[in-house]
Formats: sequence, C-alpha cells, structure tokens
Amino acid sequence: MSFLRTVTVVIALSITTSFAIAAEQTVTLKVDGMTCASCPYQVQHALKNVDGVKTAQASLETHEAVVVFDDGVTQVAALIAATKNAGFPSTLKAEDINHDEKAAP
Ligand SMILES: [Cu+2]
Repeated sequence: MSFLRTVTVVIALSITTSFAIAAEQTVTLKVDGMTCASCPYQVQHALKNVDGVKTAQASLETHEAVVVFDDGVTQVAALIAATKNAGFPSTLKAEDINHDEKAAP
C-alpha cells in the first residue's frame, strides 16, 4: 500500500507541476490475459468505468487497449489499476501527448 501511495503522490505532484491545462490524452495499454472474444469487452467496461475516460477500445488480436481520457480527471496509473482489478494486468505501451520531448526527434 505504501508503494501505491508513493506512486499516487508522485503522480499528483507531476500533475500539479506539469499539467497547467487539462487535456485529452490517448494512450495505448499492453493488456495481458485477454484469451477470448469477450475479454476485450471486460477490459473496455473496466476502463470506461474510470472517471475521465472518454473512450476505450480493446483488441483481442493485438492485446492492446487504446484509451482516450481527460488528464485533468484521471491518469494512466488509474487506467492500469482498472484493468488489473478486472483481471487483466496492463502496462503503458505508447503515450500520445503534447509533451515537449514528444516533439523532439
Ligand atoms: Cu475471455
């Protein structure tokens, strides 16, 4: 629990220091444990239950979930926690955000 709390604090600090304006973000999660056609729906359902998530699209073929969310309301850690709690551990695969380092080659 203390690790989770530390992560939460770090995220909270990074939000207050680097996110002046809430924005829509799109991330791709690598999702483990999807084995049949209904699994992606469970993943999507779990993600869409997270406050701030606009859309979630999970794929059995790629084992990925693409999530659009408001970064002023939630963060990637909450998305990952949501899939994990639903039985599908996930990790961040790609982050499509407007950070400055993203623009650099
Ligand atoms: Cu399944």
